Amino acid sequence: MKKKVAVITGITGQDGSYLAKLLLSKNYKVIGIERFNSQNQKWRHVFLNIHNQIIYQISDLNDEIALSKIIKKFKPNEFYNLAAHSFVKSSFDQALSVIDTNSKSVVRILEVLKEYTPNTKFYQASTSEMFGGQSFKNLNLSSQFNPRSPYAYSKLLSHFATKNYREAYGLFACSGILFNHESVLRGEEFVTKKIVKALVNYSFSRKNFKTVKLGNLYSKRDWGSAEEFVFGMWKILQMKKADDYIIGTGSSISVKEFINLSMNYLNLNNFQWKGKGKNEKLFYNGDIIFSIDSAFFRKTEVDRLKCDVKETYKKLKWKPKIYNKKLIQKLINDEIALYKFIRSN
Ligand code: NAP
Ligand code: F7E
Repeated sequence: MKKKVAVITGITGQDGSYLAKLLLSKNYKVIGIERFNSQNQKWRHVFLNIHNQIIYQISDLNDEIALSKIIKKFKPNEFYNLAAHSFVKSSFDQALSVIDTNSKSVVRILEVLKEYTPNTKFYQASTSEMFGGQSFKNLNLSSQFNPRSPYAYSKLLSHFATKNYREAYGLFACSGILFNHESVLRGEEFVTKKIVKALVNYSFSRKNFKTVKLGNLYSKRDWGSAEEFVFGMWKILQMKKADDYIIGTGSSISVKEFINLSMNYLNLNNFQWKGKGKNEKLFYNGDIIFSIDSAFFRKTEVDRLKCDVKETYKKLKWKPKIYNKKLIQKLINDEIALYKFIRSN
């Protein structure tokens, strides 16, 4: 049987790597679009041992000629648009380039697909950040959007562009509104990776340990597992009808609760939080493990995100199972494996 062809933008990122692994296991031909970079950005693919199976294509997302050539050459069955400036904090300092990457490029891709391969199924990586700060509601497809950062409003434009290409031109174009999903392959600037990496390093060697500075300990997130969530992306494109979907775990904990659970799992017991506000610190065995630095606070924070999972479960007949303690255990075990992998290579 002829292999299905999938194009993935953002192939070098966390989700691009796990999605490529999933699709390769399903016997897809995987075309990974990466931007030109003089550094080798494929460490995630090497770690997953998939680097020799992906067909890499270099294209800037601003370059519709290069994109068109790739689309015409490979005529993909499925196109997953995962490339984005994805770090909320730094989006405040680069609003215009964030809009170029996260909004205009999406319209560019949709135009190219409409012109050359209108039967290609399209997945857009939408985000729970689009809901912004509605502190006490669980969020579903009927919830109001209230973007609180350039990242969030840039993603809102591409979310609606995807819907419009579906309705106006009949493209099989879908958005997955995904809540935070984490892994050992997360960028080091994101909070779960920062915490887990620091604690694993601390557990293995305390010699060169330096206190890690964090921002707001009290924001809550619906954290799931990236490895599990990419299955949801694929499932969305296997549905009979194109539509938008929302994927989260339905559980939400604060950054501080995430730290406490991580300390417990690593048997770093009898730790103590002392101080308040910007003076709050985590002490363990005479060491200050975490302290607060206002440089890590957001100009406008999203206080709480929690997904109402009923819709996803009903429509996709699937829901993620890894969250809270189970997620933290996975993140720590995988971080220990990465720690050992790096030292043995
Ligand atoms: P990630 O690890 O930060 O990966 C982002 C990818 O986009 C990388 O491959 C990066 O390439 C690429 N990229 C960034 N700027 C680009 C540009 N100007 N031109 C071309 N490529 C560019 O993000 P992720 O966590 O895998 O997330 C994947 C997608 O899901 C993103 O669109 C993100 O916004 C969205 N999302 C993520 C979450 C989450 O919790 N992870 C939740 C909801 C939505 P380089 O390697 O070259 O930098
Ligand atoms: O922050 C707080 C921070 O940067 C989570 C992206 O994948 O998910 C991600 O966006 C929370 C925030 O992720 C630090 O203020 C405290 O409240 O890990 P984060 P994010 O902003 O939620 C969404 C769904 C996406 O779509 C995005 O692409 O943690 N926090 N102290 C901190 N955050 C960071 N980064 N660093 C700290 O030191």
